[in-house]
Amino acid sequence: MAEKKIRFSCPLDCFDACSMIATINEGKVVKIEGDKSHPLTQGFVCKKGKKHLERLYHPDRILNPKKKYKEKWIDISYDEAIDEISEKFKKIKAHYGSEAVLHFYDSGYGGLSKTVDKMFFNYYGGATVHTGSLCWGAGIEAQKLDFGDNKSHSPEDLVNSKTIIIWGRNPADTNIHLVKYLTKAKKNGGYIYLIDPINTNTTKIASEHIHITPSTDGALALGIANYIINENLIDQEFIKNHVKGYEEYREYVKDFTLDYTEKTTGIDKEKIKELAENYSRNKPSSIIIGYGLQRYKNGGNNIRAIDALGALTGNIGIAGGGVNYSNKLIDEYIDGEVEKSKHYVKNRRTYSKTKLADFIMKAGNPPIKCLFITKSNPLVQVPNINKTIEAFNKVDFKVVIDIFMTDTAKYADIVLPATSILEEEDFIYSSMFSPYLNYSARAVKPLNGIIGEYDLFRILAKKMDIREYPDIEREEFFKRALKPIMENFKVSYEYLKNEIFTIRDRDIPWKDKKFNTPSGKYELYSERAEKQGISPIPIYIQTENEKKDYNLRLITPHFKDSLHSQHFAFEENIPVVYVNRNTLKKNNVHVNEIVKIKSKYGALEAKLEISSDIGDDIIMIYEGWWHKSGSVNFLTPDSISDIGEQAAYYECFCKIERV
Ligand SMILES: Nc1nc2c(c(=O)[nH]1)N[C@H]1C(S)=C(S)[C@@H](COP(=O)(O)OP(=O)(O)OC[C@H]3O[C@@H](n4cnc5c(=O)[nH]c(N)nc54)[C@H](O)[C@@H]3O)O[C@H]1N2
Ligand SMILES: Nc1nc2c(c(=O)[nH]1)N[C@H]1C(S)=C(S)[C@@H](COP(=O)(O)OP(=O)(O)OC[C@H]3O[C@@H](n4cnc5c(=O)[nH]c(N)nc54)[C@H](O)[C@@H]3O)O[C@H]1N2
Ligand code: SF4
Ligand SMILES: [Mo]
Repeated sequence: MAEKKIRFSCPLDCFDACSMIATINEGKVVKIEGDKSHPLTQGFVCKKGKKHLERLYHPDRILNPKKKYKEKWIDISYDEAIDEISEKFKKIKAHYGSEAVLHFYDSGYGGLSKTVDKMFFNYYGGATVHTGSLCWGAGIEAQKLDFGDNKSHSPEDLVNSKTIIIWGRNPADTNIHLVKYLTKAKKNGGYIYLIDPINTNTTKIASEHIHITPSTDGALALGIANYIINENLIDQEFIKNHVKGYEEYREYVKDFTLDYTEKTTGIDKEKIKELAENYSRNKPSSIIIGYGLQRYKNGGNNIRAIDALGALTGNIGIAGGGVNYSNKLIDEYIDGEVEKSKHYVKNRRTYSKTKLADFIMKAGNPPIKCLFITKSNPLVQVPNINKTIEAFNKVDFKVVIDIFMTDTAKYADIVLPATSILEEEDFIYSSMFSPYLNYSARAVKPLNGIIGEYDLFRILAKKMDIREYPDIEREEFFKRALKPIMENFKVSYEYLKNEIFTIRDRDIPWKDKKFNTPSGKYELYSERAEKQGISPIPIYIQTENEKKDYNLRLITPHFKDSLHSQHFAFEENIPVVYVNRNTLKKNNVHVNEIVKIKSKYGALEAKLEISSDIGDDIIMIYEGWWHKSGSVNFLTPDSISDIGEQAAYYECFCKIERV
């Protein structure tokens, strides 16, 4: 058989949604590489992307439905698995109501075909599902209050910026296809500030790194605003015509003097001045916000305070401007069966995602009788894992769909295998950054006859006699989902399969200065916020440092070579904990020493390493390590942000103990 090449797309929960080429020989994928023809990928993918091949044929992949029997896993047939699940679902619904099933999901696979999990539970009558987010919730809601929506400039437009502030994002590790545009902007004479409490790989790309005390970004932004207002560096015209609530906001920021801001943020006041001067004078200026600085109790207001700088200086709706956080460009035009299924929900119940454990334990009526988990690994990724395990143990029936036997799958009663992207036909897009919709062709048939989620839920619905569930082929499902794109942009389904689609006239959001807020203006003052019981204007909320013994703040950002927990699967070592020399000395410990890191919620062992550029009393461990190594979320609290119910992972205080 001749060699064949197909184009597919990386489905990982990443900013970039890369396009890739798979080479298939004699029914086996033999090589995968970056797609040179894709405008964003440009032939280059990261290590995680390349791992799709290894993971496809990995000997530890789950290839059969499995059932726990006397604490051991036994392989069962699909018929047995589907029979058991459907019987349980019917009984639970009859006795307790459909909300006695809690469907936990995340974005472990970013393709359209696997959004059918939500659709299934809607037709079931409505399960218990989350509000809020483990990921980006505070920022998403903050920008909705300010702008009315979540939009970003196209990557190409960044090259027009003269001043760029990367605010708590680490593109060198998490968003690698942004890097070439940053480099280009710099070559064009642009100046790039990076604001981050720790030294990351992005430091090398930036023109300058400004260290900030964690969770004080709101104070910095308000301090910059006060300076800009006092020096009359504001854009009067923009404020007069397109901003609501300037007066109230101006009153509030008066307290953020340079002295106060310096004291609060740990940044020299001359530097704050320079930042404010450059951002407002050396225009156009853009801000790229990451998700790190909103994993705090004050995360939402911090983002609102940063957004406000764009409005004050008129750096919105212009080439080279913008406050970029996420990019729900394609998502806005996705419709179809999943949307339609929402009308079939009779008994939806919600809980705040961060509070999963509390909710399970105190669900009330009906209690949680089944946990159904898709596209996520909550027993590694949610905060306060000890409490979450306790909650899991209280639920009689747990089902997990995954590719590998994760720490979450191990706690299940039934585990169903998931297909790899190379075994699926799908459409992939990201709502974080990439403005493209990628078609992903199937490279090979699923190994061992694995039934992918699209068919699995269809079979389950049939078995349960859910007649309304759309019994349609996948292509029809895609066509219905993509109909708004095809109609609005006059493109055919074949076009979407063969070309790389984007919406060109959306390169610069808010060009018309018509915002999707209730007033139609940019809202420094938001009545919607007020109604929700939060401050109508962005404020700085000082978060209390936990005192006494637990005086080290733990930050747990994302690791370059793993997408959350996924690529830590075969890691046997214990985590590395990064500290500076002062912290080492103060705690009377040494480099390379194995120590115990303890918080009020749990403990783990880790090996000490020096990171010279980390602040005093800050410790850093990457998130994603499995239980066998030591998961950081054994340490984190299940606290929530001020806006958007975001998990405040970094409000985590620890101590170091010698072992
Ligand atoms: N390699 C890789 N790439 C990924 C992921 C991954 O797991 N691995 N995950 C993907 C997902 S789901 C997401 S949400 C994104 C996240 O993408 P990013 O936002 O880039 O990454 P984070 O690690 O969340 O945090 C970014 C930075 O915030 C900094 N930070 C922490 N606290 C503060 C603070 O108080 N102020 C400021 N200014 N900065 C602070 C951290 O030090 C870190 O460098 O990445 C995506 N891409
Ligand atoms: N301490 C700390 N914790 C954090 C964060 C942090 O910064 N610090 N970041 C948070 C963020 S930003 C996020 S987004 C969350 C992410 O949390 P999760 O999404 O739970 O993280 P992953 O480890 O990527 O888990 C995804 C799982 O989906 C599986 N999977 C892959 N493909 C498929 C498929 O086709 N079908 C099914 N059913 N499963 C599949 C993978 O094998 C993997 O086990 O973690 C959060 N947790
Ligand atoms: S993880 Fe992100 S950067 Fe890496 S291949 Fe996938 S989409 Fe591209
Ligand atoms: Mo995320």
